[in-house]
Amino acid sequence: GRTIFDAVSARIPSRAALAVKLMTKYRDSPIQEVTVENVMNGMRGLQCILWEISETGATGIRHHGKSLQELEALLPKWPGSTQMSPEAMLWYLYTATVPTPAEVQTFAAEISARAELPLEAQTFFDSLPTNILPEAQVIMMLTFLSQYSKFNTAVSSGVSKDELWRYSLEDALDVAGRIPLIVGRAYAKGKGLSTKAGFSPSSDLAHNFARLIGKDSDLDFIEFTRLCWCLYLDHGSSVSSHAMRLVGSAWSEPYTTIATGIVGGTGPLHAKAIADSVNFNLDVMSSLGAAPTKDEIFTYVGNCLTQGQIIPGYGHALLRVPDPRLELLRRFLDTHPSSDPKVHSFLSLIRNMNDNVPDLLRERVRGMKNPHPNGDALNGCILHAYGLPTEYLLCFFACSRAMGFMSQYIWDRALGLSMERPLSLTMDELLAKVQK
Ligand code: NMX
Ligand code: MLT
Repeated sequence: GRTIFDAVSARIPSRAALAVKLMTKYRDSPIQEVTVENVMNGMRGLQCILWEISETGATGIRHHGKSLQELEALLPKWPGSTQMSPEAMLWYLYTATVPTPAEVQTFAAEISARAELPLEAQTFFDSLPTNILPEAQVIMMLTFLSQYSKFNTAVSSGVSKDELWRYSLEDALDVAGRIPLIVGRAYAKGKGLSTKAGFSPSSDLAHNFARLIGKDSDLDFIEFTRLCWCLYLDHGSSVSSHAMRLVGSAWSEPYTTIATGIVGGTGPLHAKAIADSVNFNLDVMSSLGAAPTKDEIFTYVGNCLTQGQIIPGYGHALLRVPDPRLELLRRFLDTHPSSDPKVHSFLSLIRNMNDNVPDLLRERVRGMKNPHPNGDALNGCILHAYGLPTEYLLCFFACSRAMGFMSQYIWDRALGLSMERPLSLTMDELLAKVQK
């Protein structure tokens, strides 16, 4: 079977040739006019960032031309699992090819084998107090680990630019194993469990992670982790990914680059919405009970809007339809119903909210472009139902986004793409341009 290095290497000549063609034959060809709205509105609608591993439009998410549903059917599953395999999806993101089941297992074993932390890094991690947020601990740990970056060593020892992708892939694979291990250990530390457990190369990452956090026997949780990590590997230039892209474009090594992505996720408009949505729905449940009527929902959520609150889990900066990931999350719930009546009522409350809140948003938030729920309306709520406390949700999803983004990072190096440096302009300069 191929190694991931072979498979990436095999794809480089054709992608590099395409890059050369674009940069020679079409270098000055316009693709779009830049409007004032593009500039004023956070580059909304502006197609201006190269993203090799996904195509993101207003109606969906595609990776190398395939929808999530198509990939679900196409990619091999982990033995005994019915869900998509994050390792298989990651391989696909890196290479645009479907791995064989044997390649997935070798790839997963390689990643797990790389998870082990140097002793001094473990000591550093154990010394971090537990009264700081898990994401703060993970960010500190990643910046500590930057001293082991193989990419950094290669850069400082003058390795040729054409070869740097190999060293970034080394780091990317190390960090793919290490980040779930660190997050799992942050959880274990917070709960007073042993933080010494390692990853077994015969289990996949989701199972290894579950073992660290004491959920080894919760098969539904392991399956859900697989699904979630697949769905959240990449969604183009979202805030977390764009933050990593920008920093990585100046050749910051993978560990620090990923720490930047976690920082990018801390905003309530982006990944913090996952935990906010759980807390919001828990508040609704304690005020209205498990089965509120549409009128009760309208009054409750209407009051939140009157107070100027953002309703977490609704709207999207890019998608203009319900988030396609939501359908897969819902299907998981339908096929893995909880036997706990409390969990069941919490999850049905969210379904009820998802059905009704968009009508209210349409009525009350006139300028809102997409009143539908996004995946964050549900993903964290399911994890909460499996007993994962809300303070670990950001880190849980950071595992997936970090792994996914690294496949873009190595392609940035393989194609020798430039450092990001857009031109900026003031409002006065903007006005002068449109009035001339
Ligand atoms: N609750 C209240 N107001 C909202 C919401 C919401 N959920 N969504 C959008 N609006 C408002 C928005 O604040 C803006 O108001 P104003 O004109 O006063 O500035 C107006 O509606 C128009 O916003 P849009 O152009 O539709 O959306 P935009 O691209 O600016 O923002 C989000 C997109 C995702 C930031 C926004 O919908 C939001 O804040 N949603 C809630 C937080 C959330 O769920 N974020 C997670 C998104 C998905 N993810 O994975 O990151
Ligand atoms: C994501 O997956 O990061 C979300 O869909 C947010 C985005 O892409 O803007």
